[in-house]
Amino acid sequence: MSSAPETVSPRIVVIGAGIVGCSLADELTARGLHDVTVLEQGPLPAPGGSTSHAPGLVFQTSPSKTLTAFARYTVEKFSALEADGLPCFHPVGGLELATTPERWADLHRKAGWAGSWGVRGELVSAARCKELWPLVDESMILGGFHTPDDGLARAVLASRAQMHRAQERGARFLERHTVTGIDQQGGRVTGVVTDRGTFPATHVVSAAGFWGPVIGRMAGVDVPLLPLAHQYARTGPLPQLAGANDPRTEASKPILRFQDRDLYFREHTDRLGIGSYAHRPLPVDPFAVLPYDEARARSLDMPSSLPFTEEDWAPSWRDCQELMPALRDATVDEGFNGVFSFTPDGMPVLGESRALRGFWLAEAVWVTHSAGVAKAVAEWIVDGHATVDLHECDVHRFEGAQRSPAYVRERGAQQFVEVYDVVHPLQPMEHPRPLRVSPFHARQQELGASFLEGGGWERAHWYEANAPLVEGAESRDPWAARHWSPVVAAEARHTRERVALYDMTPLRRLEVTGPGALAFLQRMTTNNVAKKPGAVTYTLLLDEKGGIRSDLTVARLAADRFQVGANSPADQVWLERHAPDDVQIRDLTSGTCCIGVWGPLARDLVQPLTRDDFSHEGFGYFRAKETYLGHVPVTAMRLSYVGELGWELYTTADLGLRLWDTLWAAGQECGVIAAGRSAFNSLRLEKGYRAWGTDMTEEHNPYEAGLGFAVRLDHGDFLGRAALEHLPPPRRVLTPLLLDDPSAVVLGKEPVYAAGDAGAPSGYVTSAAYGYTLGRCVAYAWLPPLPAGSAVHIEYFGEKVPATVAEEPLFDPKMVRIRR
Ligand code: FAD
Ligand code: THG
Repeated sequence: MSSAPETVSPRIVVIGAGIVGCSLADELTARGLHDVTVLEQGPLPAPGGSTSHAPGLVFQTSPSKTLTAFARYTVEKFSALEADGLPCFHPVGGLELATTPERWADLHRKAGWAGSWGVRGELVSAARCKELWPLVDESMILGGFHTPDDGLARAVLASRAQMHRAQERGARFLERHTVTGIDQQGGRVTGVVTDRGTFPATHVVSAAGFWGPVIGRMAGVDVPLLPLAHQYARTGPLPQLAGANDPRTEASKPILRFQDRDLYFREHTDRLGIGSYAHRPLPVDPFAVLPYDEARARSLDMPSSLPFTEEDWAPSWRDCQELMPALRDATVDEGFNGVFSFTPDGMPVLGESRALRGFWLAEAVWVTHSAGVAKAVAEWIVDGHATVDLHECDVHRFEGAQRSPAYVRERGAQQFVEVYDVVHPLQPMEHPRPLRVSPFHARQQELGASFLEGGGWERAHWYEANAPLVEGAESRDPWAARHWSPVVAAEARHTRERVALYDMTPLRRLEVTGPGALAFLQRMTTNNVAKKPGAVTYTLLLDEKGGIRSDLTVARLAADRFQVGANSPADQVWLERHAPDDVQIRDLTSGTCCIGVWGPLARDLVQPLTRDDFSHEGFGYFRAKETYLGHVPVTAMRLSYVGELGWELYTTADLGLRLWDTLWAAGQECGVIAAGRSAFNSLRLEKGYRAWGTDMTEEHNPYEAGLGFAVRLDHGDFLGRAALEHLPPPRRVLTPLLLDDPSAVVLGKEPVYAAGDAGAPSGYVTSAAYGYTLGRCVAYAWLPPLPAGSAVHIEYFGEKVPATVAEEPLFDPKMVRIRR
């Protein structure tokens, strides 16, 4: 067990017997943990949470590989589960309709994700849609996406079946036990208090669905989710469906989405069930939800089902009648506003809280993903890590500024609004903005920055001030041209030819100090960081199974003081969890700032500002110095994610503007420009520098990710080392591709077909960007090992785009540009 005190055998209490709690009890007991108690405030097996009324549509395909994997596992598991002689999953298939050209294009993109993540699916004609769903008006439809393995989960049956299996293995399910408190001692959870007694526990998992924030408050843990009501209605019996379906299985036509009007449909024998996301967001205070008996007494079906608001439904009903003319004679017999959870980014919240050891969250989970989530959380509790990459679901993925109740409310409601929208991968949130700005923000605005948002930060993607540098007009398809400008090419070229300033403030910086700091970083990371002060080392954080948790730069600034360049907020939590008492870890990001000064003229720009020696001999590659540039104390690190000569220059936030102005003034002679993240991303891909979370995750080991050079097996034991010694030969490797057509681009997540692939693709693109120096789009992809020169093709909006496996590094293999 990763987090239980060694001597105590695990005693697990799960709060909530919805689909997540039941699945989790099943997965935990299947892994040999038998002391599992599930506490549920309502009556079993339909206790009145979101699961009790979920219509159970399972569309597996998502832009997230992780969510898709969760859904695939749920389908696989529920298909093999039975209750009352009925399977818990009914594979009627799924059909998504396009009635606008934009949606039709988006379904092509979605078909790509399905291919990339291993879901069977096919784009079909309007006529085929009509065949699959005779009630629809074919003349409205441009086409559809048909996924034969999607279908209906019977959520209450699946809860029961999993509950029974867990009970057979020793789990206890206690209904009508309302949790009222969480006991803790010394930062660890010790038990769960209910209205019927206290239950001691080494591990508590809150699977309380949208009540998560209520349980969280008892534990002193913020749970970033917003409960929202969502409308679901059933028609009266439809003559068109009379006799169409067996009442036991209820449905035979594919589950149906009409996203252009925020609607979905399923059959209930001879009626239709219709869900709508078209209405205004209807937030619900989880603290004010009625207990089960009180809800019943007030003639609610259950606590999570609120009265139907006719006025919100009316426009959707007209949209239903437009799509299905037969509904013009139909009535809506029953409807309710059902409550479930939305998070600021639409993803679940999973993991052990940093505020209270042993207190876990498994919330904001759809039925669709429930079994996959339960398996992952069980693995995480039992083994210390899951087999699927969880970084997008980690409760610690949120920045401080993303955890306020105001943010959770605003973003949660927006997720509801956007649930069926066509969302561009770069599309920034609109509100609340600006949230976090670097000290250079005013200067960036003066230069006409186009800002996108990431981690709450305003990030300049390019600057209109550089428009005069544009040579020739590159044209792009309208989708790839969104959140992009031809100025990006000019900024990339200028960085390769002259010099540019990059705002690197959002790069996470941790300070690791104390007498144990060196030994700690040696034990936590793969490379040897025991170098003299002034050295910077590129190194990896691995989990026990050798998966990459993060990639870091570690600068030894003094004997027991290190500055670590990191990725996700979860990196700090991971390090803190493993840190002994003589090590302190502090996040410096918000109080400091960083400018990357990169390009062949970087030294000409910086050297005159300092008495320190910034020559190649005086300030070598991957070295750090604390010095002054003009009036500004800086930590300078000679490294460059864009692959050019130069430095990252760090100072405190108060001096940031002064640093920018100093560099800007000094750079006028060299023709300095400010350059944005789009150029940055292009340049780093040309150089083959991986981005953690996109190119590689915990699912990948360093060797298959092409990062073996950052692993020193001879530097002593480190976390994950043992696993690296027993690796099978890689089945897939992170592979650089160059698109053959110099004008073609792809954006990421597209399926890749190697020669001989019939049907399923061999792999998928991680990140991609046009390489302005190479004159080709660069795409990295997970593929089986293929020799350089192999021809592949990438599927982009249904088009086959030819590409060739390239040899790394694609740009400056001898490193002459950086080491000079
Ligand atoms: P729940 O089922 O809500 O379970 C949480 C349990 O915790 C509850 O039983 C509750 O009583 C218990 N609990 C809470 N507080 C306490 C306490 N203090 N003490 C003891 N017990 C407590 N998802 C899909 O995948 N497909 C769909 O088609 C779909 N359609 C939906 C339609 C509607 C109208 C709604 C509302 C939701 C829909 N969902 C759908 C979402 C899905 O229903 C939920 O995301 C899912 O059921 C959540 O499961 P859960 O186990 O996390 O939560
Ligand atoms: N700067 C700093 N820290 C960081 C990043 C950064 N930490 C997180 C993330 N970015 C780490 N990623 C990289 C990737 C590549 C390099 C640096 C950080 C890099 N690699 C060289 C190479 O692969 O050739 C050198 C490797 C070596 O000499 O060991 O420069 O942007 N501060």
